[in-house]
Amino acid sequence: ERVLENQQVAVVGLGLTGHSCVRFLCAQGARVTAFDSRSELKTSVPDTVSVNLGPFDASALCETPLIILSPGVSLAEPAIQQAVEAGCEVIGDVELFARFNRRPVIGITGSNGKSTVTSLTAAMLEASGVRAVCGGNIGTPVLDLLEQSYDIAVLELSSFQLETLSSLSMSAATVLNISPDHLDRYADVQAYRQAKLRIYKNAALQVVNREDALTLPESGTETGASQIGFGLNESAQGLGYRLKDQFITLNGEDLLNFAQCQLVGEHNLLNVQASAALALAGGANVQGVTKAAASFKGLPHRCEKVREHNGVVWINDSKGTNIGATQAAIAGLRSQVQGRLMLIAGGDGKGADFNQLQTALGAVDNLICLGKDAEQIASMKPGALRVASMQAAVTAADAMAKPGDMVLLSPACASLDMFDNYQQRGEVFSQAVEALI
Ligand code: UMA
Ligand code: ADP
Repeated sequence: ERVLENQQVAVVGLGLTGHSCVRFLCAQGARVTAFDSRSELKTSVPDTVSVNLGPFDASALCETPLIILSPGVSLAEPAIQQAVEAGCEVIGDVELFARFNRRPVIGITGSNGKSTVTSLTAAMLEASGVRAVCGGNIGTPVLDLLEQSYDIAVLELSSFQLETLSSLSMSAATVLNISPDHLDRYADVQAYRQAKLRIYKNAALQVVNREDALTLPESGTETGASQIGFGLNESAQGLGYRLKDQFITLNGEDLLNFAQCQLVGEHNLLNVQASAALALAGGANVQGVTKAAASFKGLPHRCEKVREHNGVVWINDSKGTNIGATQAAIAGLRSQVQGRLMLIAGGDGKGADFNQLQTALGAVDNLICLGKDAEQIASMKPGALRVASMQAAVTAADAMAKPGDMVLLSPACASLDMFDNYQQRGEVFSQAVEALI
């Protein structure tokens, strides 16, 4: 059905999401106007799309009945608020996807571990013979999936994407964990959490973290949904863990041996458990789950080993973009280090309270800080170094490091004050490390 034929639709934000919306809407025959507040933006949209650059034009937006908002643009933008008040419908690309999608979906959110769980869940499904694709915040806009062939879509959803989503039915959904992030866009952690909890709204199965009460839906299980928990303790129900032989259990029965997985650290144990629950709900079998868990090497820029050089191990955790992620990286890696642990951190803290990093910094021997919020982090640890570039951070760490030490880049911050994105930050770090002689 071509319900959007000749309909006027506005696309706000012309990044990855906006461009995918333009492609989809044009193919549906809609009349598209695109908006981006960057006046110098270079874009290659079809001639039929009118492009409106510079400060958002509220009156033009108010005349468009349907507005597709990119996740990077806040619903609180005055021009968007005016359009809402004028009666325009404002939705995100994932809601647009929901209105056209006919295949099963698994949804994943949380402060940390989303991309790891999204990829591992898809790998478990694939290893079970179920064709799975990944999309959403992980990097492939969801509308681009509609034309692909697959049995199930595994979607990573950010709090921003969930704010503008209301009708996506899911076979299973999870909020992996909640720790402070994006406090430049939310009034407080509760407001951020509420956005994430929206993922459970139309989910048949809720996958929750037993040890993080903030991941539980507020009114218990709504709409007759089932619930399954995961956690680090032994449990007769859901996903459990037996410390003595490192087995992950399902409903009290052995499922897989975490010691045979390549992922390390308690945070990754939780990620494997959550992935198993989601994949089994999506049609995976125990053999596929076990096989994929054992062979999954983890994603680049997530506690990734770059090099061992002169007995010093260098780790790139550029995707550690909030305090919770850096805490997990330190806790997960500390036991692997014989000598000292050196941390390179800093960037754009997005309004975070760095006092919460202090305990974790106790397990760090040397701290090197860079970026916009370097000073705030450095003030948490006496003797911390401040440097002006990633190259300088690597040089400083190299000068101090002795055999047996580990140097960890886990910034606890976004990268955008100094880099294009976390990938580029990780690459600059890795290149500097590879160049050490
Ligand atoms: N823009 C405006 N006005 C604004 C803000 C942005 O016009 O006030 C414009 C920018 O000029 C730019 C465009 O919007 O041209 C960028 O749009 P966007 O920020 O929504 O980013 P996309 O390129 O569409 O990428 C988004 C996600 N980015 C954000 O949520 C910030 C990507 O997640 C995601 O992979 C992609 O959609 C596909 O779904 C990245 C991310 O950083 C990895 N996510 C955050 C995180 O993980 O912490 C939430
Ligand atoms: P996200 O997609 O939510 O940013 P990733 O899977 O990309 O999460 O992992 C980013 C970083 O977050 C990792 O490198 C690690 O430092 C940390 N992390 C991963 N999983 C967890 C978890 N379950 N709990 C806390 N921190 C985690």
